[in-house]
Amino acid sequence: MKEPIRLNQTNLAHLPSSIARPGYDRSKLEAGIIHIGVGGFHRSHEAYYTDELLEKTGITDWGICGVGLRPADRKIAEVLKRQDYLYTLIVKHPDGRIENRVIGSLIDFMLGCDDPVAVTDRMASPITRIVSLTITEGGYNFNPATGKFDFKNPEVKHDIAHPDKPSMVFGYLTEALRKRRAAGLAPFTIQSCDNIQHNGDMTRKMLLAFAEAQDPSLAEWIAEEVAFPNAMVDRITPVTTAADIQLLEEDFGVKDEWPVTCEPFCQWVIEDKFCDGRPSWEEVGAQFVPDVTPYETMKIRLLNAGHSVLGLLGSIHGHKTIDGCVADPLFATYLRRFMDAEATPVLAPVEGVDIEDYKDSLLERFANPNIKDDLARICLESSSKLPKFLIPTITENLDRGGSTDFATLVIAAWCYYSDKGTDKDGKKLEIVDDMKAELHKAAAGTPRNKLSFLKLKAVFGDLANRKDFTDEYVRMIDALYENPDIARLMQAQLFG
Ligand code: CS2
Repeated sequence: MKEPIRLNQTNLAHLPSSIARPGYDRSKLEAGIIHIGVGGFHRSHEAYYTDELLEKTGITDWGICGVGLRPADRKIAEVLKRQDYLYTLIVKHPDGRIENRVIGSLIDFMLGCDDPVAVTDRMASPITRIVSLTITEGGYNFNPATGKFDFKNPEVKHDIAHPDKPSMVFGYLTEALRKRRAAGLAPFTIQSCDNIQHNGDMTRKMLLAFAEAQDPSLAEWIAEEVAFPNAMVDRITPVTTAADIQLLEEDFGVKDEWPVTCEPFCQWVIEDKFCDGRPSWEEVGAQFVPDVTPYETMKIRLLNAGHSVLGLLGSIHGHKTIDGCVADPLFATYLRRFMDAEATPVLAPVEGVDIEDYKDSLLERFANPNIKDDLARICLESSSKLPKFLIPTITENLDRGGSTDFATLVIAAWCYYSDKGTDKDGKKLEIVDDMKAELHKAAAGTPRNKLSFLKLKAVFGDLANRKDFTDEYVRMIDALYENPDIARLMQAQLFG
């Protein structure tokens, strides 16, 4: 085997011809975008769209500078630096075809924990016109019970008292905007790319709460001047594995320390509200619309909820991946029935989208056998996902007298999973959740009080008091605790 070529700018020209690479001159790019949170998803989505745009148009003002705020981001910082901020996007098609492209839109990376002032200075530079974020749900620092900014967080207290040494995202944004206002510059747009509903509105609400506590006059300026477009983002991006790195080396001759794999499908629906210009991402497939609400509701309640349905039921059954679940006809049928009978009836129509086609395409995407999307990734942080993905479907159906049984079994399964931490055969499941201890404690109370799990108000709201829900829930809990063979209960649900 020929020695693989190490990915970096000098070697770009020498890569094997099977690897697409930037045709544009990266040395001419300026970072009009600063992105906080350079994980797999940013690299398969915003950085991908931007790379396509740079390739298509030759514009030079919309490169991306990545930022990591925490010591845990040191590894990605070092890998990217060694590779001149290049990485390979490995797009895996269902038929086994693989398309590799080296993405060139990322041109720098800064670690906030090493030098916060350098980061806020860079954000305050006139070159920066957008600060985008993928900081995960937890990064928004809201209390799930109240939906309000959590001032009890010690990092918040620190950042309010030390504007020049921020540690969390809101401290950085506020300090950078303060510098821009002092310099007489327009503010940058703050563009959330997280998979949460009304992500722009959420960012605005949290940032204003923080800024108000630190500097009320600045908060007023932010409220008036800064744009926070909402967006729906979509591309399934599993965690990069050692096998992906090996595949690139052995089959394609490239040594990339941290590539990203993803599915071919990609969608980005954005509200066209930017306060200092924006890239014309519509030229490479993004959609700009006046209101993203129907798109994000549809995606969250079908795709993400669908993932959670498979993730929780599949974990107890002993499945490992999403494609493994949908290759099992029982799981595929269950998922489709959940979507048809429960999720769809409470969705508003979406202009230009045929909901039946959308569901068909989701099943095809989930079935992609080359995207080994681990159920462990899907079940990660379920406590912040299910209240958005699944519980509204249940409560809206209860209000209209619609079916809730498919979703109810998922909640009962989540209780069992949180209580036992094992699959139906007693094999341990790794649970990663900020609320892991609370979930376990509440679920472990089930044998004495069947509604104990539902009493977690921050997650379930008022569900424990809805008899139209709890009767069926208790029946499922009894059946599951008596015999955790989840397939049997799914079958009973489907076929009576
Ligand atoms: C998944 C998402 O984390 C999850 O539960 O449903 O990460 C999903 O893969 C993405 O939202 C796809 O766009």
